[in-house]
This record gives sequence, structure tokens and C-alpha cells, in this order.
Amino acid sequence: MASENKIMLTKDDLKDFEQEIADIFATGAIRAPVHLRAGREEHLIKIFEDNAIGPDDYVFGHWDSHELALLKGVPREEVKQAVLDGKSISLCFPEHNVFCSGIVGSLMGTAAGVAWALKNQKKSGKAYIFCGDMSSETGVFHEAVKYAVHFDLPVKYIVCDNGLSVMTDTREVWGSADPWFKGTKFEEKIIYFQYKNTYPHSGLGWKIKF
Ligand SMILES: Cc1ncc(C[n+]2csc(CCOP(=O)(O)OP(=O)(O)O)c2C)c(N)n1
Repeated sequence: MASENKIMLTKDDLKDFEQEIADIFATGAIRAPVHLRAGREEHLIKIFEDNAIGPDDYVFGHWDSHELALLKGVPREEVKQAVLDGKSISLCFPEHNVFCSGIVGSLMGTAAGVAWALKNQKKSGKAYIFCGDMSSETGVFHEAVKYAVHFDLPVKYIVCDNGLSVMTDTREVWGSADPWFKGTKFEEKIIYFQYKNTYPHSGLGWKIKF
């Protein structure tokens, strides 16, 4: 939480952006992967509002971060241009403290490290990292959250649970209906919600999914 950042975007703004990108992607004009998301807009807006995520905060995301960049305050046209330029799965806007990566698990430690620096340099701002439910099952997620809890770092790990990892049912893989952290002390640094993504995992479902 830092300088004021009043969210001006609505659920429809986020939906319309994804629809516009979907329409452009369908023409073949984007020569790179895109991962579209719909169904979690209200959860994301609430998280940004409840935590007053503002300019001094850091937002980390993965391959599906269009909405995160918009909510963090990156201008719509700037996000759109980055997607058109083929950067959808690794959106980075350093001047807005938005950093994303297409690699599963790759930013878990980065978010903890940035939070460690913010705390030890006595700076305002927090780190927020968004990931999927299968990503939250990785060892590196567990290590990073454990460190964040034990050193009480200013970071939140936000798990957006759509029940899938590409096309795999995550519950089948976990052997459990609940994520591993449910009912543990690690929930202190985790925000968790469930949603149904009405888009395929990647693209529009016509070609390979990865
Ligand atoms: C290291 C690595 N392995 C595999 C992939 C391919 N991959 C991309 S997204 C994804 C599924 C991740 O599932 P989840 O964390 O639940 O994310 P979501 O369903 O929300 O996209 C995989 C395996 C990757 N990007 N990086």
C-alpha cells in the first residue's frame, strides 16, 4: 500500500480489453502467444482496491497479466501495443513497477526479494505477485511464501484458482480438493480465490495450448 491509486477501471473495461485482444488475435496479426482471461475481473478489482495497490507497490505476474497491468495504472494503449508487439506473456513496465514472466514459478523469489529490500530499506510499498493454482503447488512458491512469513515481508501471493493447469485438472494432480496452504500459517501472506476462465488456457483454442 502506498501513494493513492484510485481504481478507475470497471469489470467491463477489463472484459472489453481482453475481447479486443481476442478479436485482433483471431486475425493472425499477433505473431506470439496470448493468454486471455475472463471471469476474475471482480476479484482482481477488489484485491487492488482492498490493498490500495498504488504507484509505490510492485506487481508481478505471469503469462496472463493484461488485467494486472491495466489495474496497476499502465495506460490501455501502452498495454495493447505491448501485446501487439508480441510481449503478452512477459509484460514489463518498469516505470509502473510491473514485471511479468512466462516461466512457471520464476518470480516467486523475486517478489520475496523485492519485499525484503522494501522492508530493509524502510521504503513504502509492497510486492504483490499473482499466479495460478498449479503454480502455487510448486516448491519455489512454498519456499518463497515460507521466507515471506518467517521474516514478515511486505508481500502477498495471490492465487487465482481456475482449477486447471493448461488442460489438466489440478485436483487430480494434487490428490486433494484444497490447496496445500489451506488452514496453515502461510495463509497470512496468501490471497486466494476461485474462478472459471471462459477463455481457453492460451489463445483461442484453435492451435496448440501450452
Ligand atoms: C517452467 C515452465 N514449465 C511449463 C510451462 C508451460 N505452462 C504455461 S502455463 C502452465 C500452467 C500453469 O497452471 P496455473 O499455475 O494453474 O496457471 P493458469 O491455469 O492460471 O494459467 C504451464 C505448465 C511454463 N510456462 N514454464
